[in-house]
Amino acid sequence: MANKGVGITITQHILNQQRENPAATGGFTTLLNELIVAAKVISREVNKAGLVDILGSTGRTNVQGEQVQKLDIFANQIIIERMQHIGQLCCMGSEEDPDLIDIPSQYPKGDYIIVFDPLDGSSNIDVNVSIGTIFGIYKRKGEENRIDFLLDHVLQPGKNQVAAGYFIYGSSTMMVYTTGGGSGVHGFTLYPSVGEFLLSHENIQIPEKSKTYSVNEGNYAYWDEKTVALVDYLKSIDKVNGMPYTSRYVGSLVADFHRNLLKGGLFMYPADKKDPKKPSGKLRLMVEANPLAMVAKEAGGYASDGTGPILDIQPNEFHQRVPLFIGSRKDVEMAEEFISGKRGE
Ligand code: AHM
Ligand code: MG
Repeated sequence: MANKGVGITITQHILNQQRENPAATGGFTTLLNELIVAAKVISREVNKAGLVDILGSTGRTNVQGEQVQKLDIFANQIIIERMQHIGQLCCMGSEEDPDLIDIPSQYPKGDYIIVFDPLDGSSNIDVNVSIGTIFGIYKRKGEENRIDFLLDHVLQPGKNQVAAGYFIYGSSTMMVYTTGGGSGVHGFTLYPSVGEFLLSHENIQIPEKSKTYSVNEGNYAYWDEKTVALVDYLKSIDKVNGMPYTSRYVGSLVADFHRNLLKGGLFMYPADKKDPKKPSGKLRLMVEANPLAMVAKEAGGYASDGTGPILDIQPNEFHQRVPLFIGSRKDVEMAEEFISGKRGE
């Protein structure tokens, strides 16, 4: 039953889900609760980004060779600090860190692994565009605690995630998450004066076909002919199949994905020839594509690398990049037909 005057809080919702699983120990609940605390702190900092002298680059580049801004570092640190002491994790993996993050020896270890992008879309911070934190949670494969073996625990296909989701810091702050297995995708909105995430979007379902595509079309000249054919088709006049689609691209993955999750849409970051060092596109399999792929699937959508499900890909390295087509199921399947060469209008 809802709390009088407030509604269902995220904690209440997680506890309800925990009670439905008789084998649950509460460890997973602890983990999510601590992550939520970290996100509330990040949300507070993002909201005052325009007010304090925290903007601008630190001058160092991250492992991907990209510019790092101060809030990225802050978000990364706060998540690590909050998560490392809870005794539920055997290690963590962050987009901001080249190596996996071990749990300091003074804290107990647990069976879970969290991978995250602490602040995705950070180039949008100083222009007040929505940004987000993306996370995926796995269970480690065995009992081994040695650091040498951690990578093996982490490099699992996305279908092994036991939970995934994101926080979006936008006109309001929201958490969207799923624990898979038909439990649904649920959205919670932060009620600032109460300081709680309240259930606002129960059991989100993504429309199976949409009228919207989201892609950075500035990369058009760098795409192969299959990607060009797909995007040309989306813009062509084919009234029977609902073409042309309309275009919406924020350039902030969580914002683009969130809109498409609620309204329907096809988000794409295809492979391109812009940077020979990144022939597989820009987005990262483990910290960006997999968590959102799990959310999309659980909401009735689909995520593909253009040839098959994102969630089936066995990662070879933590920072691996992947082409991403994600959103409304029929739209992603259509994209697959073009990218795999079965179709080429
Ligand atoms: P980041 O993790 O360094 O912030 O980069 C990822 C972001 C995504 O949020 C977004 O979808 C993409 O980069 C936009 O890239 P582009 O500017 O090439 O369109
Ligand atoms: Mg990112």
